Amino acid sequence: MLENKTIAAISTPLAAGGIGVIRVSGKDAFSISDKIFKGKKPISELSGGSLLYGKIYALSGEFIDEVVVSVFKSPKSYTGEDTVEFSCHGSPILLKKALRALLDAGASLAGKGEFTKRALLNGKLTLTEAEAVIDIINAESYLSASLAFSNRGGALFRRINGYISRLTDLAGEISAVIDFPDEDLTDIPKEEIISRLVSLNEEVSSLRSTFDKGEMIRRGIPITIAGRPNAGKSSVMNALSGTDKSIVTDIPGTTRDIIESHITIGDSVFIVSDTAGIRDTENAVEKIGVQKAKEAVDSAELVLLVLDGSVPPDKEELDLIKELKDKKTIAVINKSDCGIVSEYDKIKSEFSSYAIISAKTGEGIENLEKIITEASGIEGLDADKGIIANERQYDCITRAKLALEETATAAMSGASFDVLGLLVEEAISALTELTGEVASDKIIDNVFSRFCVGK
Ligand SMILES: Nc1nc2c(ncn2[C@@H]2O[C@H](COP(=O)(O)OP(=O)(O)O)[C@@H](O)[C@H]2O)c(=O)[nH]1
Ligand SMILES: [Mg+2]
Repeated sequence: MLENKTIAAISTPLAAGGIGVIRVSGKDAFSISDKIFKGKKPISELSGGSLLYGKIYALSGEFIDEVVVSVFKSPKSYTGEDTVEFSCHGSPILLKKALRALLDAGASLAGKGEFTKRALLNGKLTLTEAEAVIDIINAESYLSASLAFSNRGGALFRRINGYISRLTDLAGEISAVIDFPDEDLTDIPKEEIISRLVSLNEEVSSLRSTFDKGEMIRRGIPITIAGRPNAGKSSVMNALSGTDKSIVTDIPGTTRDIIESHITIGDSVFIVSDTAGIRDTENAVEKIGVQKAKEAVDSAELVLLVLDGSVPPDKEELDLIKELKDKKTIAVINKSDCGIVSEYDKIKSEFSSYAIISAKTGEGIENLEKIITEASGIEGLDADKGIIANERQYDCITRAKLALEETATAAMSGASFDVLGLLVEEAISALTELTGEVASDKIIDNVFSRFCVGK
């Protein structure tokens, strides 16, 4: 049995660092740790929550390292079991040797995510909370991490459980009608069933739609930089990324392929695409670049339309302005160091947001970053309410949504209460799978396969 084994693993990355932590968890965590640890007192005599300095040795007696142990007594630990954490020197060689000593002393090597899996099995966290742990570790922006933290705190679990309890009530009322068909009192009008299903479905759908937005935030929010050749698009890209990734020249038509950079602005990661200047051209290669630029504009969450503010816009630029001003576009009026011509007074007012900058001197870039953060926003995402964070959850909630819709349709077309009851059960079962209340070992194993060893 899994619970009988005491597991150990290195929980910090195997690279030189200030400290490296080895975790031991299980019913023999203290006695196994005592076989390699020598301090003022044995670990098994320490109270939960205490720290003790000491030395660790291989079973042969060979000295390994100086450490501080942290002691957690069941159930007050991450896993819910007795746990010891050795804070060692952050040396991969010593960490491996210390782990070896613990394994020789009777511990088993922990599998991927096994500490968190035990926490799940011991009721310290739920499945969606466990999934959030891996999302917190893998988050590439503060925004993704904070979304994951809301699920870690149980926001998604509570929300889904609320749906489950409403559906369970409904199922109860339906089965009362089935079981006591003659008692008018228990009869629930089908219209009421329908209206309850419809409003629940609206809530479920809106939660379901958080998946796409969350995915975008996790992967990076796509921004396309567009504009005429030589407006300064590549310079804006470089100013935002703080690198010289895009080639900047005074030769129009330099950038042809799309150049992508992952750039952190504020709490978010953006995937910024620098594109070919949009213009009519006879050059075959540039033509393809222009086509790609137009596609990138269409697929972007946000467009930065870079305009050379030092000269009045030409016909092609006016066309671009007309095309983009009502889309999610920030007018970036560049080359402020050369003076901005008066034509842009009117143009800037046509956009919902604009920035006057000089990509050359850096003037206005900070303000542009602020505007990008505001414009990209996370509308529709109320992090406190939890989000659908991965494919597994998305699949479950989609099945629940379909079952709800099917139930409402069946009720409208006069299906029997027996049929409605079965369909409601189907929705409940998809949601209990989502929360993990009813999830197979295979599902749980799949979740933990995404973890690293030591967590
Ligand atoms: N004076 C001035 N020149 C700039 C500014 N931004 C870009 N340039 C110049 O404009 C030319 C075209 O810049 P580039 O970034 O390659 O434009 P792109 O074709 O739109 O990518 C280059 O010579 C840049 O040095 C700016 O803010 N001020
Ligand atoms: Mg360019």
